[in-house]
Amino acid sequence: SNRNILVELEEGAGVAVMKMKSLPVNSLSLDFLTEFSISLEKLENDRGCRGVILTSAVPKIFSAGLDIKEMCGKSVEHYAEFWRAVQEMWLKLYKSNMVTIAAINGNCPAGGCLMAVSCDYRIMAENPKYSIGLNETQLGIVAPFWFKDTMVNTIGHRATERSLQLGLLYSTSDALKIGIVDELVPEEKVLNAAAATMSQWLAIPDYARQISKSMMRKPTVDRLLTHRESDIQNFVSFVTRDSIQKSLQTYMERLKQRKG
Ligand code: CO8
Repeated sequence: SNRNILVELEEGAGVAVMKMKSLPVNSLSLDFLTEFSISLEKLENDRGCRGVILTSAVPKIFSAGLDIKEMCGKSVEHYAEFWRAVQEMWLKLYKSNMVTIAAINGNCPAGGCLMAVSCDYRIMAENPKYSIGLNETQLGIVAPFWFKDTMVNTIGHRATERSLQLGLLYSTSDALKIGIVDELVPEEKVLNAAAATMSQWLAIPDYARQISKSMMRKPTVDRLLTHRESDIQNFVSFVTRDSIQKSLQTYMERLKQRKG
């Protein structure tokens, strides 16, 4: 199925654009995550594809992060299946052999930010209404160790510590300053800027670049692979707590009230 993610492969350049299109906010549901992993896997196995630009087809929103509905009032089995799919998405993206560039054309909280920082390079639309960050603690939940690791690998220990404890959502200019994103460009130039950066990265011989990428990322990937089952158990026992269910429900209600 290709309902949530549009993939356009430009054969000549060897570059695919993955456009997330799941209304209203590109939240990462089990369906979405499954489709995402399959789409990325297909590109990974396609010798004609060397780079992927990840972006959104939903105006103003890159991704709202994990679908909170998948974490509320569901069975233990469902939570486990959902969490495995979140892990799988991250593993596929973080250890991809392709050059991955996030073209962040909208809001990018929590799981959306995880996707972005899992890419090799980030370009964000300069817009005072957009923010990016791991805001989990603001929902009363905790980003797991591999979200933390990915963030540390991007902005360093101290910035991650502050960012995680406070659940900070950074404005685009603060995000650039702290290094969550690498570049800000006017909204209408995000995709062109991503394509330009892509061709710079693709000028490097694949094999040497891939080994270098793997050298940097493998320890982080292996850490989750080693603790994958216990990470699922942790998520399930955390998310099934009454206090966490309450926090998530309250947060969803606040989102709905904010509307209009
Ligand atoms: N999941 C499910 N539904 C969502 C989500 C979400 N993450 N975000 C928004 N929605 C829903 C809203 O409830 C609303 O639904 P409805 O139309 O039925 O009222 C609809 O989408 C539209 O939302 P908004 O009206 O808020 O749209 P805006 O364009 O005004 O704002 C935003 C878009 C900025 C994306 C805003 O919706 C927002 O801030 N969303 C919440 C983002 C967020 O905090 N996500 C965190 C998810 S948690 C996560 O990703 C990682 C958790 C890892 C740890 C787990 C351990 C337990």
